Amino acid sequence: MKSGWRLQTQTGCTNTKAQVSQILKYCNSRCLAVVPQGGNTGLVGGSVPVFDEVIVNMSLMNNIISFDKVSGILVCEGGCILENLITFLDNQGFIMPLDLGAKGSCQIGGNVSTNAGGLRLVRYGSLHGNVLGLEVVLADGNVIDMLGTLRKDNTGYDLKHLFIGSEGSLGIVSKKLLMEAKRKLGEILSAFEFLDSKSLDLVLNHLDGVRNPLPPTLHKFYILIETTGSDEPYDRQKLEGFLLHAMEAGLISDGALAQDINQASSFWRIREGIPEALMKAGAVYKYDLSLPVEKMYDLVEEMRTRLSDSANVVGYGHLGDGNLHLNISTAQYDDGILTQIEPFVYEWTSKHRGSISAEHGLGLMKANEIFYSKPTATVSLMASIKKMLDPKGILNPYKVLPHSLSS
Ligand code: FAD
Ligand code: 2HG
Ligand code: ZN
Repeated sequence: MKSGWRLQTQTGCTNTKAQVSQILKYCNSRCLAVVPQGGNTGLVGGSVPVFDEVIVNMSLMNNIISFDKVSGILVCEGGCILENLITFLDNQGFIMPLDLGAKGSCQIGGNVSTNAGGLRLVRYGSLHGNVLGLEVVLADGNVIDMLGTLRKDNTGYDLKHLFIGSEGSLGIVSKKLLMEAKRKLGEILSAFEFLDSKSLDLVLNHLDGVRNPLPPTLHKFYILIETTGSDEPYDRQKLEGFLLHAMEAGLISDGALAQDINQASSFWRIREGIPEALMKAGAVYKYDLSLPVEKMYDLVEEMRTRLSDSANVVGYGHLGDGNLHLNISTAQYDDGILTQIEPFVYEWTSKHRGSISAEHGLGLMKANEIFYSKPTATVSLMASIKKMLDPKGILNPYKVLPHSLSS
C-alpha cells in the first residue's frame, strides 16, 4: 500500500477552515483524491490512503473556541484531541459525553466522522444526540455552516446527521463543532462494560503493571460498572447496595469497589488495555458487532468451537449498548483462519439482525460487507447522496460504500 501526501495547515494560522476549503477546491478541480485524517486511531482503515490520495491531517486545527457554562455548549475545532476536551470540561465541573481508550490521540472530528460510541454511551447516548451543530467543508471546497445553538429547530432536514458517521466520505469536519457537555448530576450509571476471562488473561500477561483486583479464582465474566453522580456518599451507598443485592441473588460471585480515583483508573486500565494487549499478543482479527444482548456471547462460543485450538477467541465490549468486540488472536496472520471466520461471522450477525459495525465504521476493511446490515435499496440511496455531494468521488475513495457502487 503506497502512502499518500500529507498536508497540514500552518501552525498559528487563524484561518484554517479557509485553507481546508482551498485544498479541497484545488483537489476537486484536478480530480485528486483526498483522505481526511484525524488521530489515525480508527480500526477499519478509514484514515489510511489506499493509493496516492492526498492526506488532509486535521491535527493543527485544535482550538477550543468557546464554552458556555449555562447551556453546557462547547464549540471547538475538528482537530481537538478528545482527552484535551475531557480535561478542559472536567476542570469546569462538566463531563464530556464521550470517552474511549484512544482518547489520548483521537480527535473530535474523527470521533464525529466515525460516530464513535465509547465508554459513556450507555449514559449519555450517541453523538447524534450530543452534537448540536457542525461546520463541514464539502468536496468542492464549499463550507456548510450547520452550527446553531437552538435546542429546537424543525426548519427542514437536519443535515448534520448525514455527516455524523460518514467516515470522511461526504465532507471534512472543520472549525467549530458544538458538543453538549453534561452536568455531573442525575442518575448515576455511566458505564457498563464486560470482558471475559480470556480478555483479562491477555491484559495480565501482556501489559506491565496491571493487577487483577480480585483473588485469582477463575471467573468466566467480569463487569466494570462506573457511576457518576452528584452526591458521592449517596452514590457509593447505592452501588454497595446493588453489589450486595446482586451477590445475595447469586448474580455475581465476587466484586471490588474502587476506593479512590487511582484505583478506579487501574480498573479502567484493564478494560481499556485489551486492544493494546491483543496487539502485543500477535495478529488479531477484529469484529465490532451489535447483537441482542442475550445472543452476544453465543457467537464467541461458536467461534471457539469452529477454530478449536488454532486461535484465542476473546469477547468484551459495551454490554450496556449490546456491542460485542469479538477479537480473534493468533501468533501470525493466516488466510486459512480468515476463511473460517468470514463470512461466517457476518452471516451469523445478519441472521440475528445485528450490525456488522456497531461503532468503528466500515472504512476500507468492511465497506464490501455493508449488505449484511443494510438492504440494497438503502445502500443505493447512500451512493446517490455521496454522488450528489461529491460528484467526482474525491473524498475518501474506496471507503464506506461497497466497491461495486463507489466509482
Ligand atoms: P481517524 O482514525 O484519523 O479517522 C477515522 C475516520 O474519520 C476516517 O474515515 C477519516 O477519513 C475520518 N476523519 C477523521 N477526521 C475527520 C474530519 N475532521 N472530518 C471528516 N472526516 C474525518 N471507537 C469507538 O467507537 N469506541 C471505542 O470505545 C473505541 N476505543 C478504541 C480504543 C483504542 C485503543 C483504539 C486504538 C481505537 C478505539 N476506537 C474506538 C476506534 C477509534 O479510536 C475511533 O473510531 C475514533 O473516533 C477515531 O478518531 P480519529 O481522530 O483517530 O480518526
Ligand atoms: C474498545 O471498546 C474499542 O476498547 C476497541 O472500541 C475495540 O479493538 C477493539 O476491538
Ligand atoms: Zn468499543
